[in-house]
Amino acid sequence: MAVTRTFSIIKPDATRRNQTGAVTKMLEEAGLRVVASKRIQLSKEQAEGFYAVHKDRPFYGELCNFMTSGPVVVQVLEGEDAVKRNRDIMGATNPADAAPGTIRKELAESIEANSVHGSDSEENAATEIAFFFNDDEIVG
Ligand code: RTP
Ligand code: MG
Repeated sequence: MAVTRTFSIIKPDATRRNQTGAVTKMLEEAGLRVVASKRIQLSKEQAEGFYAVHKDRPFYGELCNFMTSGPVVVQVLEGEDAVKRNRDIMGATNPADAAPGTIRKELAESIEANSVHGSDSEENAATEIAFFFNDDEIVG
């Protein structure tokens, strides 16, 4: 299995509850390496641009408000089959439906405040990484 990259966000509910380390520990224990990381405050424009794919969904406005409600940590993760590996450790979008041992089951608050974002395809991972990182900020 090839070593690939994916993009992750530790969302404002998790940074607010001081769970940046807890989330990162679970990612690392799942076999993912953090090859880039920065704590940032998303602007409204950044949140709207990042989530543009959801702009027609009923939760779009609330989601953008939530994602700008506090700091986030954006990360590039590297590992074998990184996109799927990350989605597996994240768990289902709604923490109530997430499997035991996943980040969302163990740490998240609600379907919106669900602690982490992870790219859902390698193509989207590349786009999302480029949205936040220059090549020289990623050290594999
Ligand atoms: P993500 O993009 O954050 O990794 O999560 P996901 O693929 O599991 O979920 P997606 O369908 O892409 O939705 C993006 C984010 O929107 C929020 N959401 N709220 N209120 C709602 O019904 C609802 N549905 C989705 C969540 O924060 C979700 O992660
Ligand atoms: Mg998604």
